Amino acid sequence: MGQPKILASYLSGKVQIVVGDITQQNVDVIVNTANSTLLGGGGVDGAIHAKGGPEILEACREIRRTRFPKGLPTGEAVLTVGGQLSARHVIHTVGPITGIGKEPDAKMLAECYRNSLALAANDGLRSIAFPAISTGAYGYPPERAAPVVSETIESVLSAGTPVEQVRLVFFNEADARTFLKHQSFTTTG
Ligand code: AR6
Repeated sequence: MGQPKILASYLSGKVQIVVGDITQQNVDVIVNTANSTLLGGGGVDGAIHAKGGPEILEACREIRRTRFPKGLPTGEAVLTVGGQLSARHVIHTVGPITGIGKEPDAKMLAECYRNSLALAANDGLRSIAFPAISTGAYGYPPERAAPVVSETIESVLSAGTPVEQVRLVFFNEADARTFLKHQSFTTTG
């Protein structure tokens, strides 16, 4: 595939905002918007399992058996192989669900990004691509997610991490534009 369309970058180019399909990202690890079963679903989760193949599901089953028999709690993250994907690894994280008329759980959304970045760093992975966690089936308002996501990523990167590149992947340009309008990174470029 060609280079992703980069709409903007922040923090000296360490953070890129792109429009595209998360499963096509040529990075060390992509993040999956999983549910607590880790056994697949729709949206990003469905696409990752469909394109990555059965190796990923088998690794998820093993994690359920050995570490999380009751399911992966919201905000936590686990690492598996990337199967047939161009990314060598997948980090599966479970975002918060926002009920209709309920206040979104910013703390849990931040935990997803923080824990995913920590896992990547611990595994020596240098580039990571995130989809817009929780903003699909789980109902987190995208304009409310943007400041939480940008603040969390900036705080991890400025504290020092071996992760060199963070790509935020939006499925369409309108979603990316909403993020750009509501993000709060302190430096562009
Ligand atoms: N590439 C990039 N972004 C995508 C893609 C893709 N291939 N597909 C969808 N999006 P969602 P959630 C966008 O629903 O809200 C699953 O069934 C989408 O437009 O994937 O965390 C799981 O099993 C939206 O902006 O994740 C869970 O049960 C964003 O990715 C539940 O959905 C997230 O949408 C998780 O819901």
